[in-house]
Amino acid sequence: MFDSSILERLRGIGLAAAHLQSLAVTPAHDDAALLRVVEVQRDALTLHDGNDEHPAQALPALLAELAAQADALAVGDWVLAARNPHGQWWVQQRLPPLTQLARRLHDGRDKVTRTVIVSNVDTALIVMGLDLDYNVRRLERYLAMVRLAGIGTVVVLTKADLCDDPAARAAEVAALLPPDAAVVTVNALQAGAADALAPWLTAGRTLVLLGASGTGKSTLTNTLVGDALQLTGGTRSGDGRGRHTTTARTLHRTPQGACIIDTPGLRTLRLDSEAGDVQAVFDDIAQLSASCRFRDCRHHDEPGCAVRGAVDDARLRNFHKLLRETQRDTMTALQRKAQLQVWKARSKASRERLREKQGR
Ligand SMILES: Nc1nc2c(ncn2[C@@H]2O[C@H](COP(=O)(O)OP(=O)(O)O)[C@@H](O)[C@H]2O)c(=O)[nH]1
Ligand SMILES: [Mg+2]
Ligand SMILES: [Zn+2]
Repeated sequence: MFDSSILERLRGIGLAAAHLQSLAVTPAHDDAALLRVVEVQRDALTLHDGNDEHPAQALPALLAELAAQADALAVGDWVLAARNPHGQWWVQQRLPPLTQLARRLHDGRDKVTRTVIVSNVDTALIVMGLDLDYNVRRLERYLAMVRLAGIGTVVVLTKADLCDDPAARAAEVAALLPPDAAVVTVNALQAGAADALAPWLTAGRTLVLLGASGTGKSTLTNTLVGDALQLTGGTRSGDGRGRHTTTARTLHRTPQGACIIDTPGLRTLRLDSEAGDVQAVFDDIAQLSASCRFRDCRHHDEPGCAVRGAVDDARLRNFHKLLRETQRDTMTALQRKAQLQVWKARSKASRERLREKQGR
């Protein structure tokens, strides 16, 4: 369907063999091209063909199909699109994402919706500032989300220049991380940040920057990309639109050939998962609970609990909080079992791929 020069071009924006496998089972029109979604602004999409960007829209039938599964197009998606006689690009199909980061939004009463943050990323850079932003409990939440999605993790502690003892903070964070995750400290304003992250900026890899607003994600993107493609404020050249904050999630390329997706800060981050999965990503609690007297110990006030006392109180409270959230959602709006199965299968497959990659 695609000749080798097109594939080579697409590899430059993150196409991997596994995406081509899903391409083989995705029904497509003959005239359809494979492109990557690099920006989503409500209904307006920007697609990349490996050379150029194209404004596009998705066919209503595709939007409806995705919405019926509480799914949506996101930056990082691979799509099949074609140009109509007027030269406008229309997205016909989306390839099933290999990984997908999503969160739940709660209206405060009983309605829960699922929002897709980004698709097809290999590594998440969880960005946290070593200034007033530093918050271990928030980090635990991001970590759980990323690990549940089967995506590799690097915690990037920015603003090292504003901190007296970055190494001590890095050690504190390292203690929270599973063995396969890394932590680095950087000054995001300096080129050295790209050197510190070089092991993960390999050609063809897609990374996403996650973290609260003001932590330095856009600054770091600029430093890693090495030019002014992404602005941290002011006006974007060309279209004259003011850009005081990052409003869309945009995909950029580093000189090494890695793809980087910057995101706006997420004000709330409710996990899109079930309680059992949350338990599995708090490894220390999962391991210790094998020694609790009761098999179904919830580590509250049960006698013979091996977790309480052994795990930091604040960490255990945060764990309980995340569990409560997922359980409350499960009892309210998540009756649509079939959909849940799809998401679960997808994130389970991603986690298994990640384990295989890491030889575990
Ligand atoms: N001193 C210092 N300032 C930083 C660093 N990283 C980001 N900043 C500043 O923090 C502010 C917020 O950065 P920005 O990249 O817009 O954060 P974002 O909301 O996560 O995209 C800006 O004023 C940056 O110049 C850093 O490593 N050191
Ligand atoms: Mg930003
Ligand atoms: Zn217990």
